[in-house]
Amino acid sequence: MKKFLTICAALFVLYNNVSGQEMDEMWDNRSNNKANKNVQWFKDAKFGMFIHWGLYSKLAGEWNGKRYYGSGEWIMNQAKIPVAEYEKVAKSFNPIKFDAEEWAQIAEDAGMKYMVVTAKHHEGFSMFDSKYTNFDIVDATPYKKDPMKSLAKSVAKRNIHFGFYYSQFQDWYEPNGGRNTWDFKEAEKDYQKYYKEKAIPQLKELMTNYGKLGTIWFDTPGGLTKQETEDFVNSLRKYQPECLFSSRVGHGLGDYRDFGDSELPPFTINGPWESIYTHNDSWGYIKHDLNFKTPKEIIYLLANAAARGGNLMLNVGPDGEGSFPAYSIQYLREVGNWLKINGESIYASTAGLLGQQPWGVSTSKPGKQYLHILNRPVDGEVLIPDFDVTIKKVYLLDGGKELDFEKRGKDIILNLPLGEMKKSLNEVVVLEYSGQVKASQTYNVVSDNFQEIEIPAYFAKVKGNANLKSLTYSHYYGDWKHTNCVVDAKNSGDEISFDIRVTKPGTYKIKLEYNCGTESALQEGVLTLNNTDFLFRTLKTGEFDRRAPLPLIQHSVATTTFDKEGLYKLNIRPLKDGKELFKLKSLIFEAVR
Ligand code: H79
Repeated sequence: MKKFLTICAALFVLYNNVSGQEMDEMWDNRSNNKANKNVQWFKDAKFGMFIHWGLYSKLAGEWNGKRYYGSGEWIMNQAKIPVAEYEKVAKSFNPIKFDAEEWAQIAEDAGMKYMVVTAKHHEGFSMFDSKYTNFDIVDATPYKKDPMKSLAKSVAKRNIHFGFYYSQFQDWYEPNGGRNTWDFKEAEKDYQKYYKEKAIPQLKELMTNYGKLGTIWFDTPGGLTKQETEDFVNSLRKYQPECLFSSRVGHGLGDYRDFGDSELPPFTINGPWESIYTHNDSWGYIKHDLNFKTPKEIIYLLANAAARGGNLMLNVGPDGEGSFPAYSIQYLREVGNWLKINGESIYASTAGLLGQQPWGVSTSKPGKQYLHILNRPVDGEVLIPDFDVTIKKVYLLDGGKELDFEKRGKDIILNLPLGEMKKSLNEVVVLEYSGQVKASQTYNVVSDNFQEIEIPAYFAKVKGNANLKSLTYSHYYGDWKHTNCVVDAKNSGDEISFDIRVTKPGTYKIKLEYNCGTESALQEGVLTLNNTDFLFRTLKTGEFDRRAPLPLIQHSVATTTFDKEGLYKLNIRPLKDGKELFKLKSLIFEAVR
């Protein structure tokens, strides 16, 4: 046991010392070495539809008169419903409103280029016709039809890639499946038997009975060694050599990378990857979950994923009758309308060359940068720093209006015609240029053209014990959130520093946004900038707890005037040796007018 703990601690330290960029490189190396040559469609697709649909959709977040919050597809686990009870739900599962054409049409209208639907989630119920179980939609429900047959056809007809989510290890219905410990004893489980008798045969059915598949989306690996996972993957490849597998097949295998649920990496990754989010809080339908992301929020996620080189697969949870939530239909179509005009800046684009700017992010195509103006500058002036190329043309993607621009040194300055611009969810400016783009900027721009500029801690340089960490926590059951913070700055030699570029002389208020539990509270720290030491004492926010929202404070610690434009270094460190100062989420500059 002691040895095990030592190994865990070592792995933990190892993990923590890997910076964002290093993680990025690790993944790039892996994907470049073994790149699946069929992955190009996936890299170009950018926007996909995820669908969680199963018996849990019928329960809709309620069991025995009690409401559950969080991930609806986990209700069997959350309420510890015995198999004997849960399987009765199938008797009344009759999705008569299911219309494959309608689902596929919504995906097409939304501008989605692929669709992944749950063939079997952890609950163990097969939403397709399977010879290897009677616990499937054809054998166990009054519906008696296989909805995946028509869905596969309707989707393929629209040139959208079709794929299945398949929970290859967790299966709470089967004595030998993963993770049902309320009906079955862990010690008596034979995972190999489960793989052999259910998972593998069912995957063969999925890969042979539904036409060409774009991907199999595996989730929560378990029960297999790396070698066994390789054998598992290879045994499936023969059914459809071009079909991609998600990284959650386990052990670093798979053809593209998924991050955590609802996690967007803060850095650019060149290998194929995807972020998955759900439209509301739950993946599976919950009647009382009406917290839908707005069209604007979805477009921001999409633009940010594309700007870092990845895809967004957005989930919708149809109900037990087979209908999409009304807000999902409406909001997805609005996103689709935006994409009809601005899709050129998203589809088949690659990561932006400009990094994160106060005004937003960029995506690339040869000779073009697409500037996604997510925050409008107050006076319309957009700075493209250190972009030393020859500009041929600058115009709004919507309507084509040409914009004035000016070259100042290595920078380019654009002027947005704010008065004449439509109210859009995300204006895209196209920059056509010639010439080679040199190494990118290493600083964060601070400008009074924005009321506030937030610089995520990801952009900090760290020294000593300080390191970047993705904090994972949940609001509801299984509803993961991720926030990158610089943690472990605990000695006066540890440093968190930011390189900033101030574009004009001016005065700013500086705030630190952080989490600070009881242990860390009331310690002295110092922020050094502009030849001045700004002392502060940390304020208590409440503890970081994986099962609760992350408590944060925006603590104003300094006001400073920059007499000159130019590059500045900002350092933060504890004054004395001791405990972690705080978990720093971001540095905020507020322009003082
Ligand atoms: O299908 C969706 C989720 O159901 C699935 N992945 C996305 C795409 C998923 N499976 N497992 N997880 C996500 C991790 C969930 C872990 C938790 Fe829990 C479930 C946290 C709280 C409830 C396990 C059980 C840990 C604590 C209790």
